[in-house]
Amino acid sequence: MSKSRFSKDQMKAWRRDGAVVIPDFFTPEEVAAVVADFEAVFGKPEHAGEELNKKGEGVVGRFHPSQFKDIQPIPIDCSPALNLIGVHPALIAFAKQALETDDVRVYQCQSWAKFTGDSDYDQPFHTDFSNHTLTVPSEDAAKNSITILCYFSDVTDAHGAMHFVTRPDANSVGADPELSLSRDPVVHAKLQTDLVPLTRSSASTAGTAIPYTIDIYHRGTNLTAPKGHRYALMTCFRKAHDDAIQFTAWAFHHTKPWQKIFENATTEQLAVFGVPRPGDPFWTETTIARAQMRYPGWDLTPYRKALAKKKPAKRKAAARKNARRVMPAKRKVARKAAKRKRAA
Ligand SMILES: O=C(O)CCC(=O)C(=O)O
Repeated sequence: MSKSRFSKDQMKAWRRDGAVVIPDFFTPEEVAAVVADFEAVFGKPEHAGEELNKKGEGVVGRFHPSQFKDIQPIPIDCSPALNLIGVHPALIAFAKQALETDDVRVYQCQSWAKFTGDSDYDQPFHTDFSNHTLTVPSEDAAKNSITILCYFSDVTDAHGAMHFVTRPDANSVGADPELSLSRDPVVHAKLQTDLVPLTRSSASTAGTAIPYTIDIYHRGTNLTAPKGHRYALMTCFRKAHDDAIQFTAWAFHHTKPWQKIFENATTEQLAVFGVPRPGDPFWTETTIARAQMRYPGWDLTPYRKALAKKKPAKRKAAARKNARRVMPAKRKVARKAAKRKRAA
């Protein structure tokens, strides 16, 4: 078995603090392949310039659409490296342990390039629950979801390292997650002032993973390094069957190059997108044939093998049931033809 990419202590830290920085999560080879895709998709960082500072005096930061300009959710028209890094088996393993389940779904996965001067990337401290659920975060971290921010370039504080406040630290100043919804400027200003002294930086090297969760105060920070860039990916997991957590409805984006994912993912990686695993009753000879038509390059061997292993009697019964369900019109025509033949 391959060595775990995170330790028990790092998992404990995530549970206690709500965020943890895990350097060297990805190998240098994985990082290099993903960087090549970032450069192909977003262009080499040559256009990056000098720091842009649009903040008023004493303001921590504000949200601005230009901060989100270079976000591309998967699938992306590039190699499998960037398309599949957000469902790396080690990320799935972390999410399963963190959420105390053996079945998770990926519900957001987006690459995000930032370049010095393209925006003032400084944001206010905020929590993410408001666009991941229609309700509020549970006090039990395993009942929420997990976001994992992954760095594919070296990220210092001058390269826009994400800043965060641990859950115990936020609790110590009464910064409950729902305060980030307040529109009251006094409440907002006090929240920022309370959190600034408790800030921790996620600055780290390329290949770092930073799992955090939806009740944790954090903020994007500005890129101040001349000609600097930051290549990152955000991937979010929820428990399978947890309807409370949402972001991307994958099939809504059906015109994107899904073959990049289907032709290169393992069955377990596909399962986190909601594709039934081999052996699932969903897979019949008909559904396998239909799936093959939709994705001609997808190797469905594991699904075929699992179907072949099913007891012949069970398979026959399933095939009969399936035929009744999917081809009633065809059967009706055949019955009528037989009747006509008998009558003739
Ligand atoms: O990019 C980052 O470092 C964090 C961004 C963030 O927190 C957000 O946009 O909600």
